[in-house]
Amino acid sequence: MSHREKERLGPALSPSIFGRASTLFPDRTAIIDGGNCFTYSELLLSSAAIASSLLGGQKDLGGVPVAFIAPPSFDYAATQWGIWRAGGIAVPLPISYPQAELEYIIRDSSSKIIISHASMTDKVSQIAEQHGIRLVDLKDGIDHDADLPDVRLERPAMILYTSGTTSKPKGAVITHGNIESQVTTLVNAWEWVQSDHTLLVLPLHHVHGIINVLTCALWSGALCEVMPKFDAKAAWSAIKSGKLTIFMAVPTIYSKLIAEWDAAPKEERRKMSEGCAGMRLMVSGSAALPVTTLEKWRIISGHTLLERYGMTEIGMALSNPVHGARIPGCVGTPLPGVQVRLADDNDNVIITDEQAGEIQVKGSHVFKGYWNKPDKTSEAFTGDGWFRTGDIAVREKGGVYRILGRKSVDIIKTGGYKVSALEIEEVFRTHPLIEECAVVGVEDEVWGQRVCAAIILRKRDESQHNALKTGGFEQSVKNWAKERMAPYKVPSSIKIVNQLPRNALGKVVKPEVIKFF
Ligand code: MLC
Ligand code: AMP
Repeated sequence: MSHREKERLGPALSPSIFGRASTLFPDRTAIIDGGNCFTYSELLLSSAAIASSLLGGQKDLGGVPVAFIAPPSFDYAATQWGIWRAGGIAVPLPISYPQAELEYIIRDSSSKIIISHASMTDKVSQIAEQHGIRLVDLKDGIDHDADLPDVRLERPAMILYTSGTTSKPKGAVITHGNIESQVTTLVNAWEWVQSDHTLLVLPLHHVHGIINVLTCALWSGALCEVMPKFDAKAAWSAIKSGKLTIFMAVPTIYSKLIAEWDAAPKEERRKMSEGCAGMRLMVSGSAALPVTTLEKWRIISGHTLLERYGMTEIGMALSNPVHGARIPGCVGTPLPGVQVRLADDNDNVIITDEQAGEIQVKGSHVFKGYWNKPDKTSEAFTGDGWFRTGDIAVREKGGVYRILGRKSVDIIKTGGYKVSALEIEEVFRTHPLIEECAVVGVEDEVWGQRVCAAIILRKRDESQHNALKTGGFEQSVKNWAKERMAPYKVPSSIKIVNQLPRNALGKVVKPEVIKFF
C-alpha cells in the first residue's frame, strides 16, 4: 500500500475495527461479492470516501441517524463503515420490506439521510422526497477527501428494528462499545482467525448476519463471501468448493440445505458432504434447532451444530462450546463476560436447577435502550439493571441452559425472524372486509413457526360472503398484506371463521386459535 493510500484511509479510529483493519491486514481479501474480491484497504478507502461525502464539510455527523438500503455486498459493508466513520448512526433497512414498512423505520429513527444502493433507489426515493430527506445514491460516485472524526466507544453505532409485544417495531440502539464487546467475545469463544473463510447467507438488518458473521469476520481479518440472498443451491455450491471454514445460519436454512441434499443424486450428495470437511465450525441460532435437524445435519456434514442463544438487544448470551460436548436441545452456558440469570415473575433470582424462569442478562454487550422510547426502555430492565429477554428457560445440571419458550404467545419466530402477532392484527383490521382477526404462530418443522391468521369478515349479505369464501379471497388478502408488511409477516394460512374463542374477560384464547390450523 502506498503512503498516499495510507493517508487517505484516515486515522486509526476507535471503534478499533477500523484501526485493526488498516494496520493488521490491509492487503488481505475482506469480502468476495459476486465473484469479485475486495481487500481491507479497499473497504477502508471506500468507507472513508462515503464518510467524507456524508460529512460534506462538517467535522462530525454527531450521532445523526443515517438509514441505508443495500443487499448484502461489499457496498453494504463500505456504507456501514462509512456512516460509522463519519460519526453517524447506521440504520440498516431490510431490503425485502414494502414502502410502508421502510417509511415507518425511516420516520421512527428520524433518519436525516438515506443512502441507497443503485438497485434499491426506487424503494426509497419517494419517501425521501416526501419527507425532505437527503438521498445519497451509491452509484453517484463518491470521492471526497475529508478528515474523519474520532468516534468514541460510548456513542451509538446502529439502530436495529425489532418487533415487540404491544406496538410497532422498536429501534434498539447499539453502541460501538456494545459491538466491540459482542464481537470480541464471539471471536474468542468461537476462535475466529485470519485464515477463516465464511459464507454470509443471512439478511443484514439483524444481529445474526451483522455481528456474528460480517463483523466477526472483518474484525478477525478473515474472508467473508457474501450472497445477496440465501439460495440453497448457491450455498451448496460454495460449500462444495471446500474453502469454507466457518458457517452460521438459522435452523430454517439448515432445513432447506438438508432438503436440497436429499433431492440430489448420490454422487452429488457425496461431493456436497465432502465440501463440509474443511469446515471447523457450524453454528445454528436465532430460533430453536430441532434435534431432528441437528441429527440429520450430523449425518450429512459430519458436524454437530453448535447451538447458541441471543437477541437483538443483547447480542449473543449463551453458547455451546467449540471444544467439548454440545448437548442437543440446549443452548449451552453464558459466554465469557456475559452475566445471565433466571428470574421469576417478581424478578427474584432462581438458584435451583430445573426450575423455569425468565432469562435476564447484564453486561457491556447489552444495548443502550430503545430509540426515543424511554418508557419501553425502562420496562425492559429490572430495577437493578438486568435486561428482561421474555424467554423462559431452565438451567440443567452443569449449568447448561435449555430454552422452553417465550413468555408471550404473541411473539412468533418464523424462519429466524421475530414477528409480532399484534402488529399484524392491527394492519389486518384496516382491511375493508375484515371485522376482527387473531394471528398465531403454528409449529412447523421447516419454519419453526408459521404465521397464521383467523379472520371474521364484516357483516355483508350472504351471497357476497360465499363468493369471498370460494373466490380466491385468501390470495387477495395476502396480496393486500404484501403491500403493507414484510413478506415473512404475511400469514401463510388465512382462515375465515364465524367467531374467535374468547375467555370470560373477552380476550382471544390464542392456543385455541392455533387448533384451527
Ligand atoms: C418465506 N416463505 C415463508 C416464510 N418466508 N413461508 C412461511 N413462513 C415464512 N417465514 C415462503 C415464501 O412466501 C415463498 O413462498 C417461499 O417461502 C420462498 O420465499 P423466500 O423469501 O425466497 O424464502 P427464503 O429466501 O427461502 O427465506 C427463508 C430464509 C429467510 C430462512 C432464508 O427466512 C431468512 O433469511 N431468515 C433469517 C432471518 C434472520 O437472520 N434472523 C436473525 C434475527 S436476529 P412461495 O409460495 O411464494 O414460493 C436474532 C438474534 C439471534 O434472532 O439470536 O440471532
Ligand atoms: P430477535 O428479537 O429477532 O433478536 O430474536 C431473539 C429471539 O430469538 C430470542 O428472544 C429467542 O426467543 C430466539 N432465539 C434465539 N436463539 C435461540 C435458540 N438457540 N433457541 C431458541 N430461541 C432462540
